[in-house]
Amino acid sequence: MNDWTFTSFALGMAALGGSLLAGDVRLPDPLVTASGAKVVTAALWRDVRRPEILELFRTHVYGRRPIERPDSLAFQTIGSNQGAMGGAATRKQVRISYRGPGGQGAIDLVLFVPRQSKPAPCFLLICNRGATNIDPTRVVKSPFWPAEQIVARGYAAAAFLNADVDPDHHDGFTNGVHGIFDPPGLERPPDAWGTIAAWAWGASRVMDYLQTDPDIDPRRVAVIGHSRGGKTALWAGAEDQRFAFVISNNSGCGGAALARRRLPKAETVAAINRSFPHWFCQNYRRYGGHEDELPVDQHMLASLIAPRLLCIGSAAEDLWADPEGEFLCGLEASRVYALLGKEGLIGESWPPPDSPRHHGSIGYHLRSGKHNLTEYDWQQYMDFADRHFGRSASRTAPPVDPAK
Ligand code: GTR
Repeated sequence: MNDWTFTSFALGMAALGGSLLAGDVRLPDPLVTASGAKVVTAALWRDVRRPEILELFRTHVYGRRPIERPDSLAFQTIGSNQGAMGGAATRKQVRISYRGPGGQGAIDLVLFVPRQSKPAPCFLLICNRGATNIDPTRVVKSPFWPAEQIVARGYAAAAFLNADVDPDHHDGFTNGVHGIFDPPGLERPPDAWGTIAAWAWGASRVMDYLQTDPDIDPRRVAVIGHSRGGKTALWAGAEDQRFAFVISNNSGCGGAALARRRLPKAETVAAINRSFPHWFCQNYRRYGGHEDELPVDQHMLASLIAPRLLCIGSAAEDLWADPEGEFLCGLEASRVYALLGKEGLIGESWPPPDSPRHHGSIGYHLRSGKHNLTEYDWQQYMDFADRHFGRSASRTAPPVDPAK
């Protein structure tokens, strides 16, 4: 394996007044191929190294999807309201259904499109909390999904429940899309997809729908998730380059936090596999207490988003998610952005709370307070989108080219 101690760590450490990272954390290098070649061109990244890294994450961390878009995929409108939100939005409820050898399933998408700006750029929330958080009737207005504010800023607000795709408990992979699509009667291989990979697959099926909706600009769809949903958003953006913008909110271990840091107060690979044995593939369990043997670290997951837009949001009191490690993840991924002609995360020192960094293609903010997705976080992501994404709708905008 090609190890490399990134010099920005040393610089960062000086600024941070020392950290467990100093001197002894060696990260695998995203810009050296498995055969030892330095990745010095965008073509080498796109054709060789990116596919290698994606495969490493499939094999060792999240597992492999057995299927992409099923032939049976169907979209059915199950509710609509032209005058939602006091006339500011059109509401659409769309059932995205699919069938496989083990049965059928469906994702119920809730979508509000602003009346004034169509086709609209869109924020798609992978909701890992209860259904009331994405209430289509808007009787309940949760700050976890401030749909009115999203619409008022000219964005479409889309959301689905992760549990529609796969319930969040360990039942031996019989329910949800595992039960539907896993080859029947075979023992699960150690790289079979876990539940995070299943949820990310669900986000891609929602994207399949969004591409067909004339009210949505499919070239400007952001996928966002909080915590386990943030891990999922990152993996969805890695697997599916149609997402032009990926947002990880407080995603922590298995998300944006670097696994090798192993801070005493932060979640580790061993702890996460103990508490949530269904989230990752079986191979990932090998690395509990042996993080240095992982052929990847999470900065390489962030690298897979390049050169697209990425925001990482942390919370100052969320030590379980290692907020500083989330920042360093974005900083490390910036080398890949630079290779592809973009500035990633600008500024090498960890910013103080409530001082967002939005200038580069990787945005970062540290919110004061606890583990949560708040209206403040949403404002940061929308500010970032306003700056980089353009809020006015345009079908003539150049398509997102993942090679650039
Ligand atoms: C915690 C878990 C974290 C994070 C969080 C959440 O219990 O340890 O990895 O995902 O749940 O999703 O809220």
